[in-house]
Order: sequence, then C-alpha cells, then structure tokens
Amino acid sequence: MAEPRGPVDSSRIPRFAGPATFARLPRLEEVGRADVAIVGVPFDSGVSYRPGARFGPSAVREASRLLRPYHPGLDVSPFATQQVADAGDIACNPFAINEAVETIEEAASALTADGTRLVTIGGDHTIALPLLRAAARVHGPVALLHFDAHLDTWDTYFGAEYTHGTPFRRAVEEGILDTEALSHVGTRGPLYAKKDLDDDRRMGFGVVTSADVMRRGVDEVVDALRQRIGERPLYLSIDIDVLDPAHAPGTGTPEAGGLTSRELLEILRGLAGANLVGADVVEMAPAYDHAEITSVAASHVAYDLVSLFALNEKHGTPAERG
Ligand SMILES: [Mn+2]
Repeated sequence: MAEPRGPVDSSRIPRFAGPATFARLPRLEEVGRADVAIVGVPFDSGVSYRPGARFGPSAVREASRLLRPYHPGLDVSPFATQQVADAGDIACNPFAINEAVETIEEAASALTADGTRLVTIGGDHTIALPLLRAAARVHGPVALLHFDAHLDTWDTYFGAEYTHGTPFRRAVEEGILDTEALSHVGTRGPLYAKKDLDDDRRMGFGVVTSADVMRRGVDEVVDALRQRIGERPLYLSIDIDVLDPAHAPGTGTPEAGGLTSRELLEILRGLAGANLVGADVVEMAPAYDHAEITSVAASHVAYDLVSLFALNEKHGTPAERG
C-alpha cells in the first residue's frame, strides 16, 4: 500500500493559508479512496429551536486548521497509519426533510460501500438516522453511544417524524440499533414529562447523566459503557450540546450543567479499541459561538474519533484480534 497522503505541511504553508479541508487533509478525489472520510452534512431543517447548524461543517473545518499530526493521549498518528480524506459535503434539500434523509442515507452508503469509515460533521441531529441506516446496511444493528444533553427519543414534533429530537426512536422502530447496547451520556435539563424517561427506558436505553459523570468520574463511567458495548459494532453520535454552554455556546438547544470538553475527550479516549464503525458530531451552530469555542471543541472531538479508527487500523478491531 502506498504511504497515506497526510495534511499540508504546516512548516511550509502556514496553517491559516490555503483551503480549509478538515485538518488540512487531502480531498477524497485527490486520493481516490480513504480508510476514514470526514464528510459534512450542512442540514438544519429538523431543528426545534435555534437554526444554524447548516454552517457547522464549514466552521468545524476552519477550526480544524490547528490540529496536529500526533495524538499523545492515544499514542497514535492518525493521518499516518491510515488514509484520511475530506469527502466534502452531502448536498441535501433544505426544504424537504424526508427527501434530505433519503439523500443522506444514499450518499453515506455510497461512501462506505468499499469499507471507508465515516466521521460526519453536522448539521442537526436529524442526520443521525440516515447515517445509522447506512451503518446498519453494512454491519447489521449497531450498538450506540449517544452523547447529548437530550434524549432525542421523542416521537414527533408538529406531526413530523424526522426531526432532530426523534432520530433514535425512529432507529429503534426500524430495528437498526442493537437494543442490548444503547446508552445516552450527558443527559440533563427539563423534560416534557417523566414519561419521556419511561419511554426511553422501554426502548432499551441506559442513561449516564451529566451529574453521573461528575459524581462517578470518567474511568468508572467508561468501564460501565464498555461492558455494555462489548465487541459489538459501535456507532458514536455526539451532539455538541452534551458540553456545558461554557464549553459549547454555539449550538441550538443549550442546557446548563453539561460536561466539560476535557471530560468528553477523556471518555472518548477510554473507548480505545472498541469496534467503532461510524461516528458523527452534530449541532454545532457557529452564529451563537464566541471565539470559536464550540468549533474548536467539535474539531478536537472529530480528531479523537479519527484517532480511535487509527488505533483499530494499527492494532485491529476486537474481532480481528480474536
Ligand atoms: Mn441531539
């Protein structure tokens, strides 16, 4: 195999110059095929409150200019051991949610047909449903770790089935999730009723609240999550509003009392070696951001996701390790 083509050399071209692909990586067309592709989905027609996540992919790419090639926390050079490339954006209809959901599913399936893993940058959380459908086409029902202030297992809004508050209920109904291994992490804030939690539990979800992370600590939480996931194919869906508004003001439905970016990154690093098959980072809405706080956090989260894939490329997934 040819050496992976890495990011632009920042000792020759300053980080603030040149086109803003994710981490200044090559575009997918430039390398032909990638082990991991970063793809944007600039879609926010499914939001219930502040719009603006359609500008998330470009803001995260811009903030990712500062990422460097070696990850000391995981001891991996994620762009050297695998080909990582920027697949651009999935262009979907902003006026027709159902059509957009189909477009995203087809595009994600096309991108993953030859084994490429996706790290998707949203976009609002509606997009997780078609991304999970595409993942399940390849892997069957997947385990899910869902980082979010909210449950996102509500039924409908104004009669609409596809919204950013409903993707995981739809996914359970469609049988594309492994209901033995579903967890929310970081939930908090007011709900419509206690029934929201009862419904969620019946769908199979476990809940690690934001307060649980603080009281039990990152290591204990990681142990519990890993026990639940085991070696199942795992999808990570990360709503940036899992972070406290102090760490992520640039999002559509902020809730007080969230995780720090340090806690989120450390939980992700605790998942090293899990059988990760796909991931998304959603709900970054730059219009409400300040000093790139949120887009920097989201770009680092995406970097850690790429790094988790790189570890599996280097050491093999649990199944491959036998
Ligand atoms: Mn969400």
